[in-house]
Amino acid sequence: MKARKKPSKKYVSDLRTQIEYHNYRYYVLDDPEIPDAEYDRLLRELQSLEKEHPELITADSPTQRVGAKPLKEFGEIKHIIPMLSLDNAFDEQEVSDFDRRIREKLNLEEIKYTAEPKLDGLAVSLLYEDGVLTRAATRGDGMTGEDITLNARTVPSIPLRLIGKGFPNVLEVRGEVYMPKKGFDQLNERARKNQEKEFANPRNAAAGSLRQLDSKVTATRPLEIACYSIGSVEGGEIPDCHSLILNKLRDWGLRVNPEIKTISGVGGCVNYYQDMASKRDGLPYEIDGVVYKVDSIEQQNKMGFVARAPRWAIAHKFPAQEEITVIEEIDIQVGRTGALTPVARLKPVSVGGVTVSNATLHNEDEIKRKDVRVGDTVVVRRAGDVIPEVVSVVLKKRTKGLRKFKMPAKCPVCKSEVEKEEGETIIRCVAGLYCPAQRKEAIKHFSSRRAMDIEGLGDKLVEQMVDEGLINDIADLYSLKKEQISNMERMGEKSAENILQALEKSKATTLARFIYALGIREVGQATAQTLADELGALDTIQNEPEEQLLELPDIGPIVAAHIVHFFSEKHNCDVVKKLQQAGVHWEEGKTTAESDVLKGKTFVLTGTLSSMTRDEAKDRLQALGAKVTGSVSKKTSYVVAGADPGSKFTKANKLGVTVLEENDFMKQLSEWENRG
Ligand code: I6G
Repeated sequence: MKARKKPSKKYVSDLRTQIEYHNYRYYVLDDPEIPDAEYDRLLRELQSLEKEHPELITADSPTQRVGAKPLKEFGEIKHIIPMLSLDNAFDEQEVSDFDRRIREKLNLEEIKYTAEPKLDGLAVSLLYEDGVLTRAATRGDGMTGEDITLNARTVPSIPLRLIGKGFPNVLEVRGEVYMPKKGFDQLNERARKNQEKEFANPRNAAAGSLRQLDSKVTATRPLEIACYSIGSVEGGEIPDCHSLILNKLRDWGLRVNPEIKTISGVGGCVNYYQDMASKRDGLPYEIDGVVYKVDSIEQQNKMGFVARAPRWAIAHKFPAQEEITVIEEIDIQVGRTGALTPVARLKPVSVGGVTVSNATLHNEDEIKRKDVRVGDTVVVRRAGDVIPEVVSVVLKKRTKGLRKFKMPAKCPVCKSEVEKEEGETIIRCVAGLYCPAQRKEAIKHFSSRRAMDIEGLGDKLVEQMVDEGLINDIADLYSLKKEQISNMERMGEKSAENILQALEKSKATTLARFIYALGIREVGQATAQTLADELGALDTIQNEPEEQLLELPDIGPIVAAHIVHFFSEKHNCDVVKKLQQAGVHWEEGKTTAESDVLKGKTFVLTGTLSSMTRDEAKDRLQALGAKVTGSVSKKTSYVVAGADPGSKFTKANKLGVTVLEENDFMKQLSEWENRG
């Protein structure tokens, strides 16, 4: 390529300023002004100008984030002001004692605090001299840390140069470098595919990524920073309140957590703690508690320090999500689709206030990868509503003679053959509905709330009915007699009547619910709704050729093959016929919303929801008569924003469209469903 005329220094410097500004909008404010493609174009222009004229490159250029040779070892950095640690409070009493000590010492009735989420990452110190990042260090032992300057430069939200005006000549900023949950999942998924070691949690992943001798590796890791205080300052004015200092950091282009609030007294602290605890699962990053700090710097100075921690701050920790216990047994559960899932039976342990005695081991590959054995001491994790899982083995505690675990060669319930499809991790029992375990699961699914919604017919009752031979398939439910039910353990006349009534009521259903209730593999609520909406009649769905199914929205080759296979099996068609003969019915036609509570309302879903998949959310909204679309416009009624929402969220705010965050959405949804 022919070299262009050398651009002026000012032109290149303006280009850098523009790129830095857009970096700031994107990484610090989470509010990009220009599309990614436009940003890429600016960066590419700078890259090519610097390539043609290397004398124009500066150390703080956005193009210079990576590039240095790998280090042999990290240098040491002595902190100008020690990086202290925080005292912990584990309950309200300890927070109340902390507040009382401050009130007594300062002789005040109520203290103003700044409260912030405590991110689970790695504490770092960033040194800016004349606004340029010159040094970055880990906390280390608080006195001396490791020189991670090259690595810190690769973190997009760490500015290489401060923006705005009025920053001191020397400014040391402290913060937590962390890995968002989504990035962590993707990183581990990549590691699994490449058969590399996975990180146990986002904290380890952040620490491991930042402490890489090769900064090119760090550059591939999805790291972010949240700044929480300052250290050494020379030649400049700093506000006299912690909250105002954080505002200044923001103005200077540093990323500060958006959840930070100023609050008053111990009541304010406890409210903040509860609020963050309820938001925790929906946040895009892990937090292990919240931090309260006296807001006035003058008051902080009066309080001083004790040992290695300030007396004016405390971390109020959430109950642990991980605990250690012992695996007493590994059982195999057979699911609705025949999948064999290993489940660890544990010595009961309290995790975050809930007793956990079972934890999933997912599948054979996971057991092998973690080398889990009966008798091992393991780390178990229970986060939010997610099923508890075995995270890792504490190998140091392994006793001699523990044998490697082997998956059974036959179905543990019906003794039929098992198979593992090529490229799959899951082993399945091939017996289908002849296997009592699969039969039970199929009936539980059929009667569940989102399927036929048979009130009162819980999992235990279904299991008992199958074990006692009262029912063999889903259609048998409708020929149950009152005495058969009332003679069962813990059942009486009244409860038998209630079950029969619920069965009767369930007969009037919708095509979408019925299709979903059949439990066809890979056919969730969303697909069932599509089939009902697009084809309108059971007969059509049953006879639709595979290539026609593939024409329908969101139906791919695997789903289409499962649908065709299901209806090609005579016993499935017989059950469908039996159900219709028993009186199960629905209105055929192409509109199948079950209620019109949200008729005329348009929804857009963005980000990751923690309590359900987006498909499920879509399904539930459609069932209420809503339309769910992919793009935000003025006509959109609501945008539902999960963790890490994308540009749809920004657009909704710009257009003034109501945004429902996950908690509010869940509340609203159940209210709408109750009405529907
Ligand atoms: O606000 C903070 C968050 C996390 C902190 C902190 C921290 O350590 C990981 N440490 C100190 C010493 C202070 N604030 C003052």
